[in-house]
Amino acid sequence: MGGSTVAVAIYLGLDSSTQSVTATAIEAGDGGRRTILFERSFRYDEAMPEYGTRYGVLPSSDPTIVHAPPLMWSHALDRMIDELVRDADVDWSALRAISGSAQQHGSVYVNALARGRLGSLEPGLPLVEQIGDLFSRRTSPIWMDSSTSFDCGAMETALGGPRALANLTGSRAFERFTGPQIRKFAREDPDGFASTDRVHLVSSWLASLLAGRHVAIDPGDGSGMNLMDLAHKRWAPDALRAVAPGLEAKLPPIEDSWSVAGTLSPYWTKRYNLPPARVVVWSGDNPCSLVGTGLVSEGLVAVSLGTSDTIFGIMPTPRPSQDGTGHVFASPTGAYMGMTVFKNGSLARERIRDAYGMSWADFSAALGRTPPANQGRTLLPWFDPEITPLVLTPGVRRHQIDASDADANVRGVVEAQMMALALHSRWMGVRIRKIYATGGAAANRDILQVMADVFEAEVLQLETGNSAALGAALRAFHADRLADGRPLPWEEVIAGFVTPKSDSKLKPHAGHVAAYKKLIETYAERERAGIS
Ligand code: XUL
Repeated sequence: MGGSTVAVAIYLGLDSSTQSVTATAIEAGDGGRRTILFERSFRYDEAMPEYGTRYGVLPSSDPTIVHAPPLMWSHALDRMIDELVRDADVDWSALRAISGSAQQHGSVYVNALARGRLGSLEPGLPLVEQIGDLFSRRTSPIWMDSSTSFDCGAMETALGGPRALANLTGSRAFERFTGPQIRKFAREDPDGFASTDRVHLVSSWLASLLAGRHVAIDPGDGSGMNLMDLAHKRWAPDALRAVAPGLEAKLPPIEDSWSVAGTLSPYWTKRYNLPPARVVVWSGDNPCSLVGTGLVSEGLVAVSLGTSDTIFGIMPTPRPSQDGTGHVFASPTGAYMGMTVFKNGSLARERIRDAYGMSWADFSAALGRTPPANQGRTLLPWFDPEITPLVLTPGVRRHQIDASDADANVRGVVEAQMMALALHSRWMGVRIRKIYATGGAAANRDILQVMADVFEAEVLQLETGNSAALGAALRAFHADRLADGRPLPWEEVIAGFVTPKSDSKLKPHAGHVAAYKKLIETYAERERAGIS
């Protein structure tokens, strides 16, 4: 043997998203390798059919009501840890810290039994058999829910209007945000609300399962509630009062995104033979993706093409959207992030693909066969109620596109999504010259070429599409070093992990850019007319 030994350190990032759960483990020891060691994902619908979800959500006859079972997310966490420890290629005894990312806004309601139960889970029994009686609300409303317009109105009125609420919390009231969602629950089921001891976000609930005690909400995910004073990163008393009496006592505290909540509880260390790794507070998927795409300084933006399509970039100081379009969230790096969110993302692309019996290769070929700007023809891709702009009555609106013309519909959906992203990110006031693309559909270069042409910007693909899980792993690394008294600047944390793929750069094509400059204004008019 002999020679110098390099301390191996493994950091785990988990991403509990709308349709699937993903784990990404990185190695980032002192002076050692920097590499992604492990990446795995499974979809709830396929891996856990007993919960009856479709695309990760429960069937509902009302398109504005979208819920999922919190027991399923908890079960999936347990199952992912079980799967990862079986990977003999990774020495899990070197696991130093875990953090996570979760779909934003979804809320988990638990009763007082959770206080004791979280820390006394029996390692000999599966998690799912021990927590079923902890939920004071069996199903959780998620970010796709748009059934709280009444409560949004009430909150905005109580806080002095949409702008005042945006200036305080970073966003006007949005249907999916947790404050309006809690308000609706407290109003419709006062007994259920009374028996709720803690209202968690998906992120803070899953962190609580790992740490064996109730864990805090981080400012990144806390920004998606309409309840946090964004400038001070603490609960806003006036907003809490506008939701329900006694809410403050039911909410976890807000703590920095790099706080260590504890170590893995005995359930995990004994059941899976894991070391007592640090559990770092979790955050939302978009804040984690900000880190996982390397956007730790101003100037770059990322577009995530996942279940939701999102566009975001860092903002050194909060400048909320004055027209009510987008959001300012706290970033888990300590700065802020601007973001706009669309609900009709991957499910809309899939609906078009499936309607014409296509594979993804056929979908790309259809883009290749059709001219950019689709001869002035457009469609409004509102298969589901839309967030941006707010559309509560779903339905695709076609302009000169025949529903039977498969190719024109493929181009129509992609162009609509890219033009909507470009139009509704104008409020950020940034001239976008370079975009990092992430999420499942970012693997498709034909879709990304439309993005480059519509934005007149270079588009780059990253090594991994799982930027939320990677961002969570990088956050665990950053927090672990800080807790050891050896902090690393963010640029050093991400170095070597978020490099764009070589040869992945797509450049805008001048002729196409000109066509989209014209079409986007027509699209904006059709969008305005489509809502009213
Ligand atoms: C963000 C949002 C979605 C979810 C998807 O505001 O609603 O991007 O976080 O997981």
